[in-house]
Amino acid sequence: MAKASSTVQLLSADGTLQPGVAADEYLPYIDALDDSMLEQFYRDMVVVRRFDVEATNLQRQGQMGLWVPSMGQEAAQVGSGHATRAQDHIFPAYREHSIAIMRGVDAIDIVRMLRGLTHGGWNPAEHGNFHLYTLVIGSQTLHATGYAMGIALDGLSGTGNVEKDEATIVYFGDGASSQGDVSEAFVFAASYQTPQVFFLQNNHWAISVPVSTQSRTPLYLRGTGFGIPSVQVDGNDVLASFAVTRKNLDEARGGAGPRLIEALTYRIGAHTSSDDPTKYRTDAELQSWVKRDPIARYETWLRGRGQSEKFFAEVAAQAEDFAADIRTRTRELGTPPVDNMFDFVYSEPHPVIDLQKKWLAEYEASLGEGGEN
Ligand SMILES: Cc1ncc(C[n+]2csc(CCOP(=O)(O)OP(=O)(O)O)c2C)c(N)n1
Ligand SMILES: [Mg+2]
Repeated sequence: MAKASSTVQLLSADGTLQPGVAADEYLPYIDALDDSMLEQFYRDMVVVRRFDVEATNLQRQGQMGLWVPSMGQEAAQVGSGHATRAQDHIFPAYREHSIAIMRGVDAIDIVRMLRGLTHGGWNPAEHGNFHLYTLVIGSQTLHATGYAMGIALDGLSGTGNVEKDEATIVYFGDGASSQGDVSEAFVFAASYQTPQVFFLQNNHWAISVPVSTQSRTPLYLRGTGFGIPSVQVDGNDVLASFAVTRKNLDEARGGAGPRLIEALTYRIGAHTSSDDPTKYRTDAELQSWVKRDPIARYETWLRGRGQSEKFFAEVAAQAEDFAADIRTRTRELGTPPVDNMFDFVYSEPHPVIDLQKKWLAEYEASLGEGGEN
């Protein structure tokens, strides 16, 4: 999907600060950041990438049924995640691991879910208002819009106090943007002028369907069509992702109505561990995006402004420790009871399910002690 000339970019792919005309209004949001926050962006991106690699390996070792990689999308997620305020409600899709972690979800709870040990994962009220991963594509946009309507009806937005006014932000993909649920969410958001941001991560693929098939117009124009002010941002630029999201969320919480942000990024990994992307995309395309890597670009910029070697070594060590801790704790998790897959299908006993459960029990018994027959 073509990049619009108005795409907001602060950091170019070679790591130099090159704000264009479209970026000028966002610069004050970066100027307001202190060094520790700028360091935190880098730390979070590096740690979540290392976590992602570890989790992918653990899935391959049989420790999880499925893994959903976030590699390549770290800047879109870390930048926008840090742009939220404590009182905001975040409605994720299923690969926003860095935002989950920054809002207080223990990364092992993501692993537990994908191992089949829990059906939800965490209580949003106890984890920074970070709502549950949603695999029914696009449905979380309706949840976020409904929640935002509630915020407005309760008078919890629009007072002009950015530290108190609430808003919602919802993450969804380029593929999701074709779902009817998303159009309905746009309609209600525009009609009721909800305090919310729609954050569309255009990672260029919906499993094997390219975004060029998904839409004949740049995706952010879909929001415009509903009367929602919309902007396209370089999603591999953590500074732009932060600044654009902060500005738009603050406008939304202040009563200006909903906003849509399309972040141009790329899924470097597979759709999930069950997918083989070499079947449908070229290595040349992949490499062209590897060159625009969000972490390398930001690292170059930090080095250019004098960040010490010690800092980068510390972050690398922290990422290794994070991965080692996840590895250890994953191995201690235990296996989900097999009966779970039968017991939670219906609320009452069901003869077909009972038969299947009996068949499996007999089959397992036939395998003998060592699991061989
Ligand atoms: C309603 C619904 N239809 C289809 C699927 C199967 N499915 C899972 S992920 C996916 C693609 C989603 O692509 P996109 O919205 O671009 O998000 P991405 O996975 O690229 O982050 C599909 C079709 C589903 N989970 N839910
Ligand atoms: Mg996608």
